[in-house]
Amino acid sequence: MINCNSRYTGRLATIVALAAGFLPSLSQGLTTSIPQGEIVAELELVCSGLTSPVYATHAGDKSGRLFIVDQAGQIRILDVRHGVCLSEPFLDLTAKMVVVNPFFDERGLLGLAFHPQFRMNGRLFVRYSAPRAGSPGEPCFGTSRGCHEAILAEFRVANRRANFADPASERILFRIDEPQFNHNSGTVAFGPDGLLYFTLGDGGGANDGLADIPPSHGPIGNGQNIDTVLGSILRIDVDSTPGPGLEYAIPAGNPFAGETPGADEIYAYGLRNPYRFSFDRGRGKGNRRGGDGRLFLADVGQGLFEEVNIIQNGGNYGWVIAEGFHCFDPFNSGMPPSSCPGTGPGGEPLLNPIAEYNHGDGIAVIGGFVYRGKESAQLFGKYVFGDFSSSFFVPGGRLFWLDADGALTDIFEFQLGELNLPLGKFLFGFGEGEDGELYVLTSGSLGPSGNSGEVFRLRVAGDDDEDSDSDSDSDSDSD
Ligand SMILES: [Ca+2]
Ligand SMILES: [Ca+2]
Repeated sequence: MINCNSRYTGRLATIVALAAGFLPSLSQGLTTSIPQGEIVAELELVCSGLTSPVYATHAGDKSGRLFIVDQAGQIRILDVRHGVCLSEPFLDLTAKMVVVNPFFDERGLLGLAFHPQFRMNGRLFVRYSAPRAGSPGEPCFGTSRGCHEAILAEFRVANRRANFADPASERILFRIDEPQFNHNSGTVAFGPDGLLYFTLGDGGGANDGLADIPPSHGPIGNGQNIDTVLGSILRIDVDSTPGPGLEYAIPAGNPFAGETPGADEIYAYGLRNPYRFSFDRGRGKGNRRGGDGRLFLADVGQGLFEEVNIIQNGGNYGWVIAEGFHCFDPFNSGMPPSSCPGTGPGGEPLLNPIAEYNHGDGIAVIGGFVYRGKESAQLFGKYVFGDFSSSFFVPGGRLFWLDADGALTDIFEFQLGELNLPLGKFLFGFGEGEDGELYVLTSGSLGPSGNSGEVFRLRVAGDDDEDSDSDSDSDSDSD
């Protein structure tokens, strides 16, 4: 999960008190500035009774299954063709995970990616949060949630048709101590280059630790520090012979690979909480629908600005020097300075996002997908994303889009149904099926508790006559 500020210590009362003291002052004078666009979204409920669905993806195996990641610890299967949400989990990692805080948490089961050759090798990759003891002096030590580590692990299924992956098949590829409970990011995805990408937030807390005494993320914070993988998007090779002491190989094209100073796994950095990213269906397998493989990444801001980026190899995306298009002062986070360095510690330029919005329009950006499906001509080429909620107290998620094939910069809000009613739920994530159709993942609860988690198929009104090839194209036919 995500958040905008971070000084929660564990109980709902504390969250409410802190947020109440924090949000109004920073949101003062901010009003909604994202206009409504022409596209009318219709949300079709396809799975309910979940807890906190945060992501959904497919196995690339033409099985018609959508795999739904629930932060509370399970992966569930939606049989898309028959409209049935299977009750038995595909994978249950509850026993390996931290015990999530029911009122609010950003730890848990966070990401899932199937190997591009899953049909042949049965391999899948998962991000989750595991408990660890910690030690005195660590920011997490002695807090109500305790300390945790971020895990990237591989699992296997016995055969590709199995609706069950054995937790005992786990092989841990990567782990790192997390200093605080929040900003865990969590997406895992294969790029069109066949390499595995995943993200780590800046470690948590606020201001990338710089305003803490002593600074909890080191003297320059984690985002700008190329010697740490925190605050970065990472890229690894899970198919080649592993490097010395590693469970994976380092791609030669990584910017700091080998002798070059900097962590070998980093692909790009300067990120705060890059909760969700995706690739515009590109040169990869099974794509004939116009994407070009661009990496769209939404980075959750702190108190003022939310941003969407297109990530380039080796790019420095600014945090903690900048938030969105604005300079950032970790010692006065509500007041963007008029000027700041335009370069990182190595003299490299800080890269701007493609689009931003301020906290008049929400508190945490939730990245989605560029739509390359067949059902909606209106939606084709639009990057679909949204915001978690207009506040922590009332579920008020919003759904946005921007034109990925056009201007990129202008954000529009979906109209919701003919009546254009508010979503009225917390927005936790998006999903993409093998056919390119998109899903909206919500919950009525702020934290990972209860059973109000729902998955909706995103449909668009008025597309019926514009869909020219859905009957003849056979991308998603069964095998
Ligand atoms: Ca290096
Ligand atoms: Ca940035």
